[in-house]
Amino acid sequence: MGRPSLSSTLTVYFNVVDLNDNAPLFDPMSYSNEIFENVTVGTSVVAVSATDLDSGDNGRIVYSIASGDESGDFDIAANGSIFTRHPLDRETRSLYSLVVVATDRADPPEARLSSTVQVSKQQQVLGRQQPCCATLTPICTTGDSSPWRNSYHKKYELPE
Ligand SMILES: [Ca+2]
Ligand SMILES: [Ca+2]
Repeated sequence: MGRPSLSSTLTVYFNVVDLNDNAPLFDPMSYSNEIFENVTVGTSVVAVSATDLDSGDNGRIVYSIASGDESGDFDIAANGSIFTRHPLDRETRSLYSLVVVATDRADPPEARLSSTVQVSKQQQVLGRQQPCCATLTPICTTGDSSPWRNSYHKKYELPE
């Protein structure tokens, strides 16, 4: 008859709270492409993408255009897709260099973290890249070993 052992157990649970210790990261780090000047308003011209390793709102990303679009020609959707808001005119502006910011949605007192990416767009003029038709006109020359030697003019007709 020994003394009964006196013991009990207690289970302790911890919730590990996420700290906002990761900034959004863009991949790739820059974007460059060409767009045609007559794209329809609302056309998506490029999509940027950033990731944030934190959880919940600490890892939720909101995109915005920080600079480079003073005339408001572009807007950016929640998914990072940049689209046109106005008709673009290459004669008015041929190159855009946008700075896009990705910011997480951490709640105070956690500080929100952000990063930026450069997006360059060169405008292309439509209608002048390719001749619409080419005609070959044979012309005769003399004085060579061969009595007839054909050479060709190429005549390009550009659309009005
Ligand atoms: Ca974060
Ligand atoms: Ca974290």
